[in-house]
Amino acid sequence: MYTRKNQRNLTSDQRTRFVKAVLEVKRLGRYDKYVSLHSRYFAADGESGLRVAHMAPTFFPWHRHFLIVFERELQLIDPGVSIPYWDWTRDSSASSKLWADDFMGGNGRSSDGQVMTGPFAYRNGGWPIVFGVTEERYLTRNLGRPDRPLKLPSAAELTGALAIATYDTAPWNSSPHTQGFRNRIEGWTVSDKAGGYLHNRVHQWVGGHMIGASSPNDPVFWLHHAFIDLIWVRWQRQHRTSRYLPDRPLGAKDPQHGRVISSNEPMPPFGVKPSAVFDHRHYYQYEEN
Ligand SMILES: [Cu+2]
Repeated sequence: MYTRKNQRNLTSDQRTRFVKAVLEVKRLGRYDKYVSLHSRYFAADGESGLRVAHMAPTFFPWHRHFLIVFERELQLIDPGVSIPYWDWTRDSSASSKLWADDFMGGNGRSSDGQVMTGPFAYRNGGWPIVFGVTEERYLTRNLGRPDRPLKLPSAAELTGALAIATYDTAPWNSSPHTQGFRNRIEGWTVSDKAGGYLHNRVHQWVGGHMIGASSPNDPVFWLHHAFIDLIWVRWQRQHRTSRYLPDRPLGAKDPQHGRVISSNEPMPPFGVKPSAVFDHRHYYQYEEN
């Protein structure tokens, strides 16, 4: 059992150790398989076949397991490291210490979006982009998207989404017909003006590589998804009688049959059932402050 901390409370030694472990996983050539795996499982509603990582109820359990696997990789390098979380309702500006030179590094420059400072700047040598849809070898960001400014979700917006007692609903995708907590947090329904787009809005706010299927190219991906994971924990705490849905396989006549994973069906590529990760306390705890 280990602890995931709010990134704002890390000591400078903890910040340095996290960064060092991430850079070492990259140097060993093991990082990019996480980028390609995330990309491979970024199936959309319109595609055929199974949806696992996104636009599906397994959004939470799939990412939980994905983070655990990556965290184990970090812990092979330094057993004292865990993934910190970024509470973007509090650390909501580009001047947050999250973006300092000893941690995630800064914004992209305006000409080409290239991140010029910090451990993940291409020019500092440790972070070539290998897997991605663009040609650029350098990490890019566009914090706050100044051309069409965007705000990170507020605490009130998060509270509103947490109040939804139903985990997920048919048709279990990203359409506005899918009501419920999962789609509201993942962020396909309810515009940002109406307090929605929560998880997706954070990807958009960071910009650059954080937008799209190969978003783990930016290490802030892990900190964002650790907070998404903590949000699931908070929802479970707040709604004791609610549970993951669907809790049994969809019938053969259901249009989503074969496309959505219920509680006790294995999630590719891990072969882990959502139910195996419902309780995060089997793995880690959160220090919430
Ligand atoms: Cu995400």
